[in-house]
Amino acid sequence: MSQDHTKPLDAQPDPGRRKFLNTAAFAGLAGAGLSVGLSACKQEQQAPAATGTVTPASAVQEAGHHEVAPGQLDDYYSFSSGGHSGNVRIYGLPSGREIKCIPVFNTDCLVGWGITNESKAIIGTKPDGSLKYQTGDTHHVHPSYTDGTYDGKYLFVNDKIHGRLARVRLDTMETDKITELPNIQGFHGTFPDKRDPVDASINHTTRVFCGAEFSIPLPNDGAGMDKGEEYRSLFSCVDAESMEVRWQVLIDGNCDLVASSYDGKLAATNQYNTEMGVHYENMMSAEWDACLFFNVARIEEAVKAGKVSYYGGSKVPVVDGRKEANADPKTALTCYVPIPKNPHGVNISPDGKYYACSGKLSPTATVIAHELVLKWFDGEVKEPRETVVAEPEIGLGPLHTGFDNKGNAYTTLFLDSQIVKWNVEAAIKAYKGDKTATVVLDRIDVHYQPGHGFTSMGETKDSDGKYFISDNKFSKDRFLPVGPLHAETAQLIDISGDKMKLLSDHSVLSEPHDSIVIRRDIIKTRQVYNLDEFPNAVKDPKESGVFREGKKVTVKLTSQAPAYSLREFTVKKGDEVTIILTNLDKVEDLTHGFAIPKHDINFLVNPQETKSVTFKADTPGVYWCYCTHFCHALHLEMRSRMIVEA
Ligand SMILES: [Cu+2]
Repeated sequence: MSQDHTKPLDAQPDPGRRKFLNTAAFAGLAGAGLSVGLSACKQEQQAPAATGTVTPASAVQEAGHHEVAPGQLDDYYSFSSGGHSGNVRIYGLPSGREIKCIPVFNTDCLVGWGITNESKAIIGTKPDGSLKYQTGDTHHVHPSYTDGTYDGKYLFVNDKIHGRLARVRLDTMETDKITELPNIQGFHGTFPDKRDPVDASINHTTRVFCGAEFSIPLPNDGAGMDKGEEYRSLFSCVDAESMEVRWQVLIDGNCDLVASSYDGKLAATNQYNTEMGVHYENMMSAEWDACLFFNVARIEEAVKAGKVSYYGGSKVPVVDGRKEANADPKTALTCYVPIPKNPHGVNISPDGKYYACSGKLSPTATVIAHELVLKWFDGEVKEPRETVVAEPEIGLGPLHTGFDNKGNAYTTLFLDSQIVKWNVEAAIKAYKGDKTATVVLDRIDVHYQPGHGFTSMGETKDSDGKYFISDNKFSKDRFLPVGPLHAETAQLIDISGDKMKLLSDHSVLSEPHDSIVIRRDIIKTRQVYNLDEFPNAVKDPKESGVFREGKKVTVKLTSQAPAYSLREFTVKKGDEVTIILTNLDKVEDLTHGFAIPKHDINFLVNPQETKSVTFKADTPGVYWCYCTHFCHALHLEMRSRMIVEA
């Protein structure tokens, strides 16, 4: 489709969205997966479900209602994973104004992440001091909980590429720990627990669950690589405070997305490859996959009792969660609930009662009752499938579900490019045979192909039913063209009324996977550090100077706008130079930078913060170290002359 971008949008001819979707978008999706998916669906591509109608986007657009006036603050923070940018982004809602990008697994020369010694120690280094990994793929962002809602303490985010879990402190919005999970690949879904399964006094997050999507030989040491049927994936539990891996579970099939129950008793992951296929085609051969539940208390009892194995030199205990080893529900660690074909996404309702596990290649969402899964573990429910209480047909390519505070669910439909609103209790009634139950309440077009969707506060018991964000994988014609790589869209939808209303398109840089929307009053940030938090702080300009121990030289200096404490410093060719810089400015927003030409050094020091860098001075000459972050009318004069003697 070609569009005349010189005309105002309202003068554009009707872009024929449906026609467009059926050509350009589907061309890129053609393949075994899609054809399998479509053939598995009972609905016609264009036909609205009998119980719902398509609301034309033009009829519900209310541009302007979401705007936040100059000087006004947004009502919500949205934390969004940056995908293969390896970072986390923060934007305000409803404005969509981007306010921060937190480097996590990536390197970032704005703040010096991956450049300073402190950040390198968090990311992890090789024996030679260089970064172990320079890439990352953040997928899911989930904050810590207290009493079923966000407590504003931590944000956890995963790296799918290298199997790492990172923790971001929400007071400074900086990454403070990164843990690499042993013996896994493709760490996709993650979710913190919400309380302890046994100790009622612990009603906050102490564990983070991590699902591995790709099965690998165990150990992955070059043996057994041709025995694909023996590849396995592990489900991991990380301690939220120490960030040490507590335990892992050996499973059949794979893990995809992860959810945790409000009572702390269960963790769940949807499984799309119960076939355990190692090739694409094999991963879609079975009509049924599963939603896998983990009995957290029993797993921890088994670990305590020493019923564990160890793999590949790892000291993390691994319990056996495979089907065969867990045939008796009364002692089982795991429960595999059958779900139609290749589900993607599992989300728990804010009342803690139901899990919605979406179909992806089936046009259904499967609703599983939490109470019935517990009863299965008690031996009171015979078959795992009996825990399913509803399975409404909601549209094509259902992926992720958000919930409001009125018992409604909102699921992204990737192939239909829609959000469908459906009622959980009505779906349960319909499943029991009530033909009068109206399950699907509304549909709205999104632009285009939504992946994750989420409601404001929707993953807490305080879900407020105000907004839904649709993170769309393709933006196509929604923004000014910028060459082959397009932005994506985060579309803001008002869900407070009966009908969903599209409020705005926010462009998002590639490529967010998941986000969460938090009320602003929950987040309490700090604007200024404390000098004592940094053992290497240069607390007084008088402590500045050049300190030599053989070829190792430490340069200590401070910054106070608009000058560094050292106007110049001298080192020798071949020295290993460590610069320690403390920003003595106490004023909020008075951040300084420090860049050294030709030495690949650039980092920031926030008020009262200390950072250090280490590099080799190997070329004699004069190098003007300068402040990169505008700080003062005399910012340009803020420099220090590094002299490297031959
Ligand atoms: Cu400055």
